[in-house]
Amino acid sequence: MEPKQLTAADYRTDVWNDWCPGCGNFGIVAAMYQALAEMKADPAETVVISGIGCSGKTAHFVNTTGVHTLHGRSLPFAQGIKLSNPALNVLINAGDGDLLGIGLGHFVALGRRNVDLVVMMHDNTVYALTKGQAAPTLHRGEKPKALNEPNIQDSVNPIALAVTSGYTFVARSYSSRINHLKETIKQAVRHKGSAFIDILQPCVTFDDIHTYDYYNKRVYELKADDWNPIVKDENEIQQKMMQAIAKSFEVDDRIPLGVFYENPLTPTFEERLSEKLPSYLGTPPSREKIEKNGKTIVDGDKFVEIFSQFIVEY
Ligand SMILES: Cc1ncc(C[n+]2csc(CCOP(=O)(O)OP(=O)(O)O)c2C)c(N)n1
Ligand code: SF4
Ligand SMILES: [Mg+2]
Repeated sequence: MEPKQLTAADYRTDVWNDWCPGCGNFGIVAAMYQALAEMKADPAETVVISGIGCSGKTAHFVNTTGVHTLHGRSLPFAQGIKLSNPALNVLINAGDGDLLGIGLGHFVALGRRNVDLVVMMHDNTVYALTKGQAAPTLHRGEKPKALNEPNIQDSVNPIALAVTSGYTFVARSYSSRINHLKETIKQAVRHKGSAFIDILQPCVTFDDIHTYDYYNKRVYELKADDWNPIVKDENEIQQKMMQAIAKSFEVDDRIPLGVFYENPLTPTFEERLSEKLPSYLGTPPSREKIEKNGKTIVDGDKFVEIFSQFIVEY
């Protein structure tokens, strides 16, 4: 019998949602529900992983497997889960503080590996859960209402950082353009490799600068007739990266939405691992037999080989 086709509403849980009325996060989960329904995502094979923050609550609201992890540590959890079972579809929802503040080292390391994951950054320019302090995406000179003084630090450019870290799909969308965000999520899931979506997400309670009005006046969508972000040949990688970085500095009065960079040619971490361990994709750790006749038969060498690829980093 054909499995029942799930609707967007089926991906919504009954967990009580305490986001503030009007929060941009509602647009993000709405786009996720629609994208998952259109992709016919199997909830048992889809994992939503979130960090700590208002954004971190997302895993509770999506009716798939999920883990609400630690502040700054969503990416190590996600990589461990994906590499243990590469058949899973792994999505990460985390804040701009989570990914670009405390978790910045993990953010860069993921790009260098190109593990096949989708990272959705809730870009609200503040540490919303802890009441509005400056996040790394807040520009110098800006003073959202919880700050006593304007921010004296420069902001991180998430698109430029993702491109130069090695992410092979880098896009920006906006929580209020649900259709655009839904299509971007589907593209990111289909992409093989580390995908990053910078999602502009108004925090209506603590950010009185980057409001819906602010973004609605500035955003525009990149169109295929004059914008081509896709790498078709390895010789083009550098030029397409430079093009994406230049476009990402177009802020303030005009904010482009869309795919900035897409490179399907760089091998994923899973492919790199399977070159060293030919049995990896056929029997990844989650599919290994672990006991026979009451005795442990774990292939310790295989686990050591996989996880030693990370240990050299830290
Ligand atoms: C290790 C650790 N450090 C600090 C905190 C406190 N803390 C909780 S959420 C948060 C910031 C949240 O900001 P962001 O990641 O941007 O998420 P948002 O709430 O804006 O979605 C901080 C500093 C924590 N929970 N754990
Ligand atoms: S504090 Fe901001 S980000 Fe958090 S739920 Fe409220 S509006 Fe949303
Ligand atoms: Mg934030």
